[in-house]
Amino acid sequence: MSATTDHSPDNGWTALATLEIASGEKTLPASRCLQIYRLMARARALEECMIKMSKSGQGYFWIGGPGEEAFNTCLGLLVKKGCGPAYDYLHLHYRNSATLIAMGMPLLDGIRQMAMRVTDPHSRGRNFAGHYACHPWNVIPVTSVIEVQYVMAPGTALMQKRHEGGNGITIVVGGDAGTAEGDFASCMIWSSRPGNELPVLMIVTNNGYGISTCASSQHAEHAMIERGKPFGIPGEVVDGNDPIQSWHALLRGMDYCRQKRRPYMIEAHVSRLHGHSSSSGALRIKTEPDCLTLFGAQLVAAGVLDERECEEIQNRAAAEAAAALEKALSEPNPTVEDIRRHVYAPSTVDVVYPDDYTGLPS
Ligand SMILES: Cc1ncc(C[n+]2csc(CCOP(=O)(O)OP(=O)(O)O)c2C)c(N)n1
Repeated sequence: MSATTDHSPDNGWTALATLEIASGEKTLPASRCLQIYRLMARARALEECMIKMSKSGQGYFWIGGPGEEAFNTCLGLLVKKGCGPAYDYLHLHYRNSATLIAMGMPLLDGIRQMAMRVTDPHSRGRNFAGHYACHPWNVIPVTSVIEVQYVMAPGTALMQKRHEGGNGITIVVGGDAGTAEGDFASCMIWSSRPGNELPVLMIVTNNGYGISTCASSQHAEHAMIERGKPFGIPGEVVDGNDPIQSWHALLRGMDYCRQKRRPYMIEAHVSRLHGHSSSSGALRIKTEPDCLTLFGAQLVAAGVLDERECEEIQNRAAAEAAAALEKALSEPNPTVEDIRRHVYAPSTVDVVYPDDYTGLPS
């Protein structure tokens, strides 16, 4: 049908502009679905490029989010992006590339980190892949130590609650296994203190595993969100492979936190399409649902795209990642002098090192 191929104003594109794509009782405009699909394809291309880098020696350890693109892309598009307490704070984990891409991060910046180039804006070539940090977008540095983000989140939320004006919220994301850490309980306790409730959206991306340990062998609770009940934290479980359902669940959770200034929980069931990390080989797991394939098929069935267009979108994303890799590899590595650079923020109250803390006492 022409809606898929001809995007000029007076034909199929007009039809596309009014078309709604449904999942259950929820819908999203076709134009929004196309945007989500393109971003998901770019996020997948970034991860696949980084996996190749981990195998070829162009990068080393890889960990990331193939299988979480549907949910994480929606999260990135829905975030109230900006700097400071009036905007959303993001305490992410290491599978959130699609969130950053949806917020506007170029693929190049993800590859720069994987290639450990000094041009990596997130860690200047110091950290693992997917360990993003972006001050202008309130993205708190991702840590490899799992779940500590849950105990940090109430800090930014407390500051937001005290902040006059604005409806910024704090969003924290972690895996299912990590919820066994005390940090998860600390987040629930701090976010639900009577009279001092905090606008924290607690997200658990449940891929069913903690490295090689199966969640069903560790968790007696029916769903992670049940843990919120004694604290009065409402929540919902969503199919994180379904972008339309994910979009609406995120919208409900964000609206609740924004308006009521109280916590909310979302448990998103997602896939882990390349195992835990490069440490377990990062081989493609073919038995788990692939959100990119599923959403592509849904858009084809709805007449938004045809198969050739789906392929073109993916090829274009792969070419973008390949060009970014070539560029990143041409950029300099950090030097020995860079080791201590940016370790501490400049401080007007630090009389010993008032500027950037670039050296230890001799
Ligand atoms: C405090 C801490 N304990 C253990 C580890 C080792 N570790 C790294 S990832 C991981 C599994 C995390 O599983 P989950 O929270 O479900 O997230 P997923 O990786 O599956 O997304 C573990 C145990 C760690 N990084 N930090």
